[in-house]
Amino acid sequence: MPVARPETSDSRIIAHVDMDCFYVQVEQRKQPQLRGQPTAVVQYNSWKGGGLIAVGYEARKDGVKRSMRGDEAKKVCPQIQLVQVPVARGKADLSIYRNAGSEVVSILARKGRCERASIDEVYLDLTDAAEAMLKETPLESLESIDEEVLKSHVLGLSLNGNDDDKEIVREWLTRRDADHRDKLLACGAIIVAELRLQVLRETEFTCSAGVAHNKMLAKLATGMNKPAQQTIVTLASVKGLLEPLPIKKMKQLGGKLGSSLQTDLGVNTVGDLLQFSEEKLQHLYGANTGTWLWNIARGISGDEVEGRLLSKSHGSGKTFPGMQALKTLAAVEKWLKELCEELSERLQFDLETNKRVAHTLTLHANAYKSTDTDSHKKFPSKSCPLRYGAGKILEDSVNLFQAGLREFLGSYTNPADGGWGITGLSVSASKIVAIPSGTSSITRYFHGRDRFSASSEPSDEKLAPEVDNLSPSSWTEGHSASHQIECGGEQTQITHDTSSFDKYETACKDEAAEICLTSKHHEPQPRLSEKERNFNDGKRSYEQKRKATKEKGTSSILRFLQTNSCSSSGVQEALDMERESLTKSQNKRRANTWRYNVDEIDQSVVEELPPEIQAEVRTWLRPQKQANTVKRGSSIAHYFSLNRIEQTNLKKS
Ligand code: TTP
Ligand code: CA
Ligand code: CA
Repeated sequence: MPVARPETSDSRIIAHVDMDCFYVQVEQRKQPQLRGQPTAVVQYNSWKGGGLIAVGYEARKDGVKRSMRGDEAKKVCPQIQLVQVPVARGKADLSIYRNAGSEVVSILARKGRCERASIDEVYLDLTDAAEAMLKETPLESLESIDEEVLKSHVLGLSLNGNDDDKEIVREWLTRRDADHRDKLLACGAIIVAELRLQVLRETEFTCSAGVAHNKMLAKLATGMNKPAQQTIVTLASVKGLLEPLPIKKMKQLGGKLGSSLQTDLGVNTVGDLLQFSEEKLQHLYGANTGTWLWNIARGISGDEVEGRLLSKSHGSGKTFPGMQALKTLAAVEKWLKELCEELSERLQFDLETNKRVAHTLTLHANAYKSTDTDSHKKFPSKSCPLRYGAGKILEDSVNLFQAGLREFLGSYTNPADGGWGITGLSVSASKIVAIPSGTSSITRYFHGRDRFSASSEPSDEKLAPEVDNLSPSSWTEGHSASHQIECGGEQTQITHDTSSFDKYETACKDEAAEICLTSKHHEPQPRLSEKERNFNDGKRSYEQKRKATKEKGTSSILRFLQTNSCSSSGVQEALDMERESLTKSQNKRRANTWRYNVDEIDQSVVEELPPEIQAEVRTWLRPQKQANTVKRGSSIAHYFSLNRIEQTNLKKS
């Protein structure tokens, strides 16, 4: 759901930078003989020449489009050079592109707060740099201005498309009587041009940029003049820029909200939205969305540039179009193994290199039923707490898949009977948080973490949502758009999640494993009680497991989710302990407030749980039902109802 944030200041200087035909440029740098030639990057399957995922500008001139397959592109442009995406584990390996993106980010981050927004895009907050520049050098006294700055497209200026334009831009840049905000934009234009040149010098890549007073406007501007150009959104140009824009082109309006505006209000362009008052929009779409709509129609957006050079999530996925659809659990498991291994490697690398841990694992799939007339039903995405180690990630992913499949098929169908097909599969890790800085080693972090989580109340609060995720309801349906599988007939999914600085991914793999071992052997074991250690013993009997479950009471579900398989990684143990400690204090605080209403708990969630946990949940439910002391809004009931509300809202929006 969009969030209406008031503009903090209308004199911020925000840039959005997007690489030109990015994968093509990466391949052209690798094979310089391709430079200047019409080039496209294709998926690795050879059906009809493979699907195009990136098209160079020379090829675009000849009419080649991303929607084409290789064979079609050759017809349109016989001299086209088709380069295949690198392959690993039977699927596309995007690491060279991610690493190339990281090179660029490290250059762009030199002048201000930088947010890596996708594999080839960043936002920059250049307000401080622009103000400092303006203070130091009044623009009217600038003697030489770089060509790259003069080539800027300044929206609202009447340019003629010839060399005179540079003079017009020079005049605009150096106007003595300009509004202070336009002067800052001029400084932004100079800084961004410098950064783009620096990127070119150091990486050989060209990029395009938008410079404006907020993220929304900067992003809109980037694509207006490509490749290798920059566009400046002056305050006076905002209205003219937004008014004719098709409403569906706006970020967050490509889906149901945009469709509702079109069909229910007859709003087809952003300009059409201007006729509605804020109150009217609030009345129709709720206070927050209403205000957000009113704001964006006027170019107002307070979204901050997040200081984040690393990805928010990691994902690994693949599509299986047409005949390749997966039709048995064994086939799904085989592919999940590949995906989970890749995800696990990236997580280990992120942990070791960036000292970050992920907390949530999500599985997405695209599916069909062979007998189905109701083709609208989607395979529900499922999430659970993330446990480190490829084996555990696989085990949890398989469970999530099975839970999703049961729901997708409905209770009367046995998945083993077939009659279904999977055309896309992905696993992703999110809720990635940094281990506190100043911690010199992972092992030390986990030692320190114990103290940190047990004694620090504010930190505990901060991590509460993660702890909530350890509840059974965390086996929920999720709808993270950024992870949706694109199954447009491609064999390999190309996700748009960005990656960490995983430049030396393969090289560091062994090192990361080494760290795990170290961590395992030096972990402060005494902190675990005998009983707790039993939980980490993969060989213990079912009886032991059941007994421990009973003894631990309500926390056993959390425990089950963390430890129902052999703990193979020291890092995992440390994470388990961390969660355990947080959970304990969380549970303590909740002890007196947990009430459940069986009506509020989605039975399908309970049914998805392993039998011993189901039994436990049912014991919680029974006394409450008898006593009839239901308290609405209490924590566990809240989880379940919240999920339902969220799902309903998502369906609505
Ligand atoms: P884009 O930035 O959308 O496109 P681009 O960089 O190729 O071209 P442009 O100059 O117009 O920005 O995507 C960045 C890279 O992401 C692109 O080079 C290939 C990859 N990608 C996919 O793999 N699948 C997709 O559907 C899209 C849109 C991009
Ligand atoms: Ca791009
Ligand atoms: Ca892009």
